[in-house]
Amino acid sequence: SGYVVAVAGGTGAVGREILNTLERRDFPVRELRILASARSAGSSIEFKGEKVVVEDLEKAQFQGVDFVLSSPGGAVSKIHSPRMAEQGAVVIDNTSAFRMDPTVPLVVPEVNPEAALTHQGIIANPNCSTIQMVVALNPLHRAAGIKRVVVSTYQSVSGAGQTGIWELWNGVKARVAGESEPEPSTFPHPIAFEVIPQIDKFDPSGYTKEELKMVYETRKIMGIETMDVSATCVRVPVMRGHSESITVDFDRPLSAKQAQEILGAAPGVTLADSPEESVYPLARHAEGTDTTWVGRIRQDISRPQTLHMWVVSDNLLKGAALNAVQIAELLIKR
Ligand code: 11C
Repeated sequence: SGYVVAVAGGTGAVGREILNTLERRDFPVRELRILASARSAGSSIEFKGEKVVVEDLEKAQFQGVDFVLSSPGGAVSKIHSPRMAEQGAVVIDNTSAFRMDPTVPLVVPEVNPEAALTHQGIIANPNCSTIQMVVALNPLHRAAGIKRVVVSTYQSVSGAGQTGIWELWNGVKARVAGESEPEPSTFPHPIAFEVIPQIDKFDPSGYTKEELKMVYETRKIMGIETMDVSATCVRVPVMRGHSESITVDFDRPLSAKQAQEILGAAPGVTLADSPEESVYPLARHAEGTDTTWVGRIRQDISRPQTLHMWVVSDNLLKGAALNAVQIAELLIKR
C-alpha cells in the first residue's frame, strides 16, 4: 500500500528537504523516484536507508505516479509540470510558474485547504516569505478583518538555494582570512556582512518580483482581492530562516493581548513573546522546525487599530518542503 511519489529537483536545497520531510513524517511512499537535470542523473540519494538512482527529468515519464513534489526552478516547471499532470500525476509545484494562474490553486493548508481539492492536476506551493506571513495573518484576519499589511523581510541566503549558501560561506571565509572576496554570482552584491534590499529582479513599478509575489500571492491564498499589501524584501547574511517585520491595520479593534491569545492557539504557529526575558523568534530557533514563530506583538504607538509583529520560519521547511508535503497529506486524507 502507499503512493508512488516523485521528487523533481531532488538534488537541490528544497528537494533534499522534501525527501527528509517525507521520511520524517512517514508519508506512505510505496515507490520513490528522484528526478533532476541530466547533469545529476545517474547519481544516487538515500531514502529510508535505500539508494535511489536519480533520473533525468526531461526524459522521465509519469504514468503511474500519484504525486510529483516539484522544485526544479520556474523555467523547467513551466514545461514539465503540465506534462506530468497530463500523464496522470498530481503535481505540487514549488516554483512561481503557475501560482497566479486562476485555474491553479495556491495552497497553505492552515489557511485555504479546501482550495487544494479544486485542482486540475497542478497545485502551486507559495513563495516562502508569503507562506509564513499568511500563517500568522489569517487567524488575525478572522478575528478583526485586515485592511492593510506592510511587511519588511530579512531573508536567509538558502532562499536562493544551495548556491546562495555557498556564496555566503565563501564570502565570510574570505573576509575572515583577510583575502579578497569572490565575485558574487547568486546575489547582486557580496552578501557576507551585508544587507541587500533586492531579491529577484526589479519590476517597472519599483518593487522587486519577490515583493510583488508577497502582494499577489497573499491576496490569492487569503481570498481577499482588495487587501492592501506592500512589501520590502531584503537579503541578510543568515543561512537559514526568514524573518519578517509585519505591520497590520485592522477593520475592528484588536489588542496585542487578544492577538497573542489568538496566535497562541492558531494552527502551525508557536508564540515566542516574552520580550522582557529577551524571548522572541530567532532564525536559529526556527531552523529545522515545522512551525511559524511569532513574537514582538505590540500595538502601534500612534494608531490604535494597528499591530506590529515579528514572524520567523524555516524557509526550506514551512516555506517550501513541509508545505508541499502537507498539501499531499491533505489530499490523501480526503
Ligand atoms: C528567496 N523567496 O528567498 C525566494 C526563493 O518563488 O519560489 C523562492 C522563489 C520562489 O530567494
